[in-house]
Amino acid sequence: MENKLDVIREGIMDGDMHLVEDKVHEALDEGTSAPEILNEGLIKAMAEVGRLFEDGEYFVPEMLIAARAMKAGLAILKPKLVDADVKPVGRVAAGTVKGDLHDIGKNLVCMMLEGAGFEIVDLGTDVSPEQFVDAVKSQGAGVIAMSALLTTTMPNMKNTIDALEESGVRDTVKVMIGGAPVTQAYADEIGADGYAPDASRAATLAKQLVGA
Ligand code: B1M
Repeated sequence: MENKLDVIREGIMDGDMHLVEDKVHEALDEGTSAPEILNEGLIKAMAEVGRLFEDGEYFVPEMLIAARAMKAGLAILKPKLVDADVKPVGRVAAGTVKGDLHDIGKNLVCMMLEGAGFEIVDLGTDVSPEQFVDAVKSQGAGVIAMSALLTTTMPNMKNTIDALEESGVRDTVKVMIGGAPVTQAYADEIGADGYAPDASRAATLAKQLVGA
């Protein structure tokens, strides 16, 4: 008999969204629990997708369709996970910084973080330091994930960290940054807690930052 979780994992890696939806439904009908499908199916598959991306075997398009298939499965599981009181690994407020409208990389980061078990508050693009501060204060984000694609908007990462400090919440939140012009040296310079060069490593970094 086919193992549904194997098929779900393969479906995600192939980006076959409809297969994933069908098999998630079937696995639930057969009595597999939502947390098991999440952990052994969706999250494991996305970890493997991340590994293949880091090894240069998958590229952005493969990652995007895998993430789309993962999200389709997650949408079915979400209500059941709420019923089962499954807590996310952490809550991440993610956005592209003020003045910057590039969102493809940021969306990919959000998808990989979601695939790693995080709850995402997607603040979108052109996000001001005040909006990031508000996400910590009113939405309880434990991680701020900032993306910038323009050298001219990178300083808004530093401005956001300054705003977090000024509003007294810097110690309650981890700050991670990334985007094509961003480097580890820049993260060190502005006092961010971490930098990741791509979406897969962003998921690994976020888990390290929250001690998961
Ligand atoms: Co613009 N753009 N763009 N652009 N654009 C760049 C970034 C540019 C390098 C092109 C160039 O000149 N060669 C250049 C920036 C130059 C610079 O600052 N040094 C540039 C420019 C100048 C501009 C405009 C100013 C152009 C103009 O109007 N004169 C303008 C600015 C608008 C604004 O933001 N205010 C502009 C506009 C646009 C479009 C709207 C047309 C479009 C964006 C569409 C969209 O995002 N919805 C666009 C695009 C598509 C690009 C390029 C071609 C591609 C960017 C992209 O999506 N890459 C880009 C050139 C290039 O990069 N080759 C360019 C794919 C994506 C998956 O990669 O975002 O790097 P990336 O994300 C990676 C990693 O960086 C990392 O993970 C991702 C995947 O693994 N990552 C993180 C990203 N965020 C992370 C966060 C993390 C960790 C990792 O932790 C939190």
